Amino acid sequence: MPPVPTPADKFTFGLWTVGWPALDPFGDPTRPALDPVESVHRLAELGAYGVTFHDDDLIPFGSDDSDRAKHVERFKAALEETGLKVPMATTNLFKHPVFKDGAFTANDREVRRFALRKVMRNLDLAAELGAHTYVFWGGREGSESDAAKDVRAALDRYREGIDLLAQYVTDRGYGIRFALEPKPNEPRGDILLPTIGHALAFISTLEHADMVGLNPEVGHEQMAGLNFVHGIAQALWQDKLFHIDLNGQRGAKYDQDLVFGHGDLLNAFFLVDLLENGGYEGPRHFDYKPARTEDITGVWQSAAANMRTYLLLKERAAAFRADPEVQEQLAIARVGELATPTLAAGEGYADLLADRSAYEDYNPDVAGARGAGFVQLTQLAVEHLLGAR
Ligand code: GLT
Ligand code: MN
Ligand code: MN
Repeated sequence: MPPVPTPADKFTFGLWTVGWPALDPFGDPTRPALDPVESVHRLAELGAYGVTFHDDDLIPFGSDDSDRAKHVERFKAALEETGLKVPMATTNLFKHPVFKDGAFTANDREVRRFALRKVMRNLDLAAELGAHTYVFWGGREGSESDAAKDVRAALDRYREGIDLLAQYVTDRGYGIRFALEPKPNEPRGDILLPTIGHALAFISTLEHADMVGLNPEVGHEQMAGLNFVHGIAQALWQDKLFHIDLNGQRGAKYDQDLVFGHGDLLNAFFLVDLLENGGYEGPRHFDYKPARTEDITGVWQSAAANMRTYLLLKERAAAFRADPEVQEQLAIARVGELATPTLAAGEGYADLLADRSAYEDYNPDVAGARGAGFVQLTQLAVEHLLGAR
């Protein structure tokens, strides 16, 4: 029996994912716009835990106050009927032409001030709807020209913006934490904070560093040729994995936003293993685009596919961990030994210098000649992933 998702699995979807009308730079939409209320009902039926949104997904840009209130009321009613939660919200700082040179880092100061106001307005709504995480994806923060952007000044302005908004959230007592989402390029030629590593380094310079973490996306790291599992492991190690965007990507090319697992499946297997065993307790948020080839039936099939794949990988990863042959191979590969500190408790470099067995009497050729057993371990993982064990 294939696993069936329930709200306890904490699966969430952006309104902009299932609601994407499938237009791309080369072609018109292939599907009609979806009413957010319809998406809430369908996602609840499929077993999701919650939905997330940009301000403009819910309230069309430029709506007046009375229209805004109507959109929010309809959405709230749908949440109440279905029990769906809103654990995260974010701002659209990339669609309107005003943001063509960025939001917090636009050269034009008035654009920066407008962007901050747009975020504050939606932070109020996010808090009202009970969100605990607010995502910042700076898709337009960047450049196509090294002549046109002073990157050091841009990072100053980025820091100024995030710190100001963190102060706002703190003063209002919203209980919201920020999660920055790195991406190397697209839509800008080069985006600021392109990878998990760049974003972590940036966060360490913030006045409010404690309340700012990451929302890494599978495909965005893989677009940069990086190992997503390594990036997530470091984010967890630094207590900065505040949220996650799950999807699929096939190699270093344009952002594909495929269904989770429809890209690098083996990396997805180890990712689920890490999330399930590494202490991450946040939502499993899918940020994918139902392919442009699909009709509305395909949209809901693809939403279900994300959750099924996650649950199947979770089952496979648990079977891998429980297999005695895997445990034996883990021991041969000395995977657990890495958790033992290199020096014993109380030992210092003087003791290490005095330890002849560490150097004078040590024969590096023996360790150098010994096989590590990593390939067999990987093969066992592949066989579990394929359902062969
Ligand atoms: C946009 C982007 C995503 C971000 C969303 C949050 S919007 O669809 O491609 O990766 O997570 O702003
Ligand atoms: Mn993406
Ligand atoms: Mn994303």
